[in-house]
Amino acid sequence: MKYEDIPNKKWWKEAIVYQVYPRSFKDSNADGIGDLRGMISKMDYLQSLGIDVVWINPVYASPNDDNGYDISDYQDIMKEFGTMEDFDELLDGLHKRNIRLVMDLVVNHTSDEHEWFRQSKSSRKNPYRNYYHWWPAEKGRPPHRPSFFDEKGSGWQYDRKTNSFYLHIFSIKQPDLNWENPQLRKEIYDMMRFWFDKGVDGFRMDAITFIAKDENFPEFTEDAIQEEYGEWSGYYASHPRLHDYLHEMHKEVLYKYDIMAVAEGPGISPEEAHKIVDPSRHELNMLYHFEGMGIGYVWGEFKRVDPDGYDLVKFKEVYTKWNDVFARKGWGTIYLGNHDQPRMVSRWGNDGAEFKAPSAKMLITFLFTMHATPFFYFGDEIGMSNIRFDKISDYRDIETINMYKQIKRKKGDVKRFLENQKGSARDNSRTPFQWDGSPNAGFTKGVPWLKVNPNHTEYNVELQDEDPDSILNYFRKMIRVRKAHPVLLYGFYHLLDKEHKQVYAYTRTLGDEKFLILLNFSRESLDYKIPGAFRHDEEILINNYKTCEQHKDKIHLQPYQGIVMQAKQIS
Ligand code: ISL
Ligand code: CA
Repeated sequence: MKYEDIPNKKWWKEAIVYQVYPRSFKDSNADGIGDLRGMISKMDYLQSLGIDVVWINPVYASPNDDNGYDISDYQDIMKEFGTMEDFDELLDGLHKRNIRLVMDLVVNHTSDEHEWFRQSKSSRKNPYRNYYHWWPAEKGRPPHRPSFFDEKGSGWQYDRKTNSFYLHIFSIKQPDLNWENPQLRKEIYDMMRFWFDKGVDGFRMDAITFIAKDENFPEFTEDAIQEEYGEWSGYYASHPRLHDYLHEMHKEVLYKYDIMAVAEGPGISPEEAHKIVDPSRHELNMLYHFEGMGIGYVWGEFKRVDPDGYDLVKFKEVYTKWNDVFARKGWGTIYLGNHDQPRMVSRWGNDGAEFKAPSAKMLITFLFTMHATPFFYFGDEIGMSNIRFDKISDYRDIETINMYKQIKRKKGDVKRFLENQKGSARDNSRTPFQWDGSPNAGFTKGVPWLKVNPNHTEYNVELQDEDPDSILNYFRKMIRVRKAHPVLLYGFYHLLDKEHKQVYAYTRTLGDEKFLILLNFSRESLDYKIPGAFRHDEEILINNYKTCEQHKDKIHLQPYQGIVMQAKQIS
């Protein structure tokens, strides 16, 4: 099929998104914290990757309780990161390089230092009172709501001044905004226009499913506390009103601009997710689900990555299910890590010396060959892996620190917790970017805010840039291949061999073009039978090893080998 004839094309469907955690990307003034001028100095690197969109985590004014996800002024830049002039220069510089810039939109909550909250808590009569959720103490204690980052685990915090509790699904310094209030919604829309009018190309909408919740706060029973997606419905997220808010946001703001709007979609069912991205409903463009991220997590006292690994059959089932949700209408996303998750290669591949490079490349191949917009997290292109801190004092993330305090308070097993954090903690993926082999990896001339991974002497941009076989150059090549073949963008996905425990095999088909993708997710080498429609001498477009042994109808796959081949003709 000719590219011209493909229906419903959009730039954001074809885009490769690269997420930058600004705090850890590049420090320009030796204070140990990455900043906008640092990013400006590395725009040529971003361009060299071949990516289309940079998504930056929040850079707004913030007291940094949760690294910028607690915003005190939506229309100002965090002091540590620079100034609005720096931001404008970054935006302009990226646009000149044909890279779009997507920002984080954090509107489920603000910082408690935001002027709205200062006003809101000052008196029950204040005009900003209803910008947040308050529960007057004379009604007794509010029904339990869990909090992600609270030391005591409670989502309500008592405030003496007005003898009331306020809701905070995240930390006590992140009070939840009240979306029922039309005045609040109007202010949010004005703020969004401010950034779009500047030329920002989209928003990744943080925790957006949480903006709609049951305002009557019904009792939250133990039975309702389920980790499965979709089960939070109404209690503290994913209330049906969500669609009304998003539709209104579309009508008031989004449709006027050529931008991309992607929802972070924790706790949402496939049906609801599809509604959000169904173009005829005029809500958002894309959503990223959490079911993939949930695979191989064990839930108990705390969330942890199963040391025994994960089940590939389940992995294939989940990604296939979510592919099918968006296959004909709407559009999907695909990612294997971000600033909230451990490093992709440590979790889904194998970060031991022998297998790190092949497994990192294999996972890159997966992300670039699925029928969805891929989201890469900075450092995945050079195989950055989990740092695995031993001591609580090395951590900076509020999630780990407060969970540690909570477990200590309950006299739980903190040693076991720390052991598990080596595989699960968010700080694993927040360590400074590895530019070169110098003492702080070229990230800073000062003391980095979070320790640099000692493996930067082996895994860094400087070394990999020159090496034609590096992960970095494989990443660049994979982008060129994806862009050269519309079948990798728009072609239908079909899973093969769903019960195979080691190989993830699928085809992508568009008109009479057909690609076969074979990914060995295991550390063993094995023979794989080439499926009927393909011949053993098809053209191999991508291979993360130098060789590929083929015998008649079989391919010998080496550990973590990934292959993309194109059928000459469909039989
Ligand atoms: O990170 C998580 C738990 O490990 C998630 O449950 C996360 O809290 C949820 O996906 C919402 O994340 C987003 O909002 C948070 C912020 O801390 C995260 O960094 C952000 O991605 C609060 O703003
Ligand atoms: Ca700095």
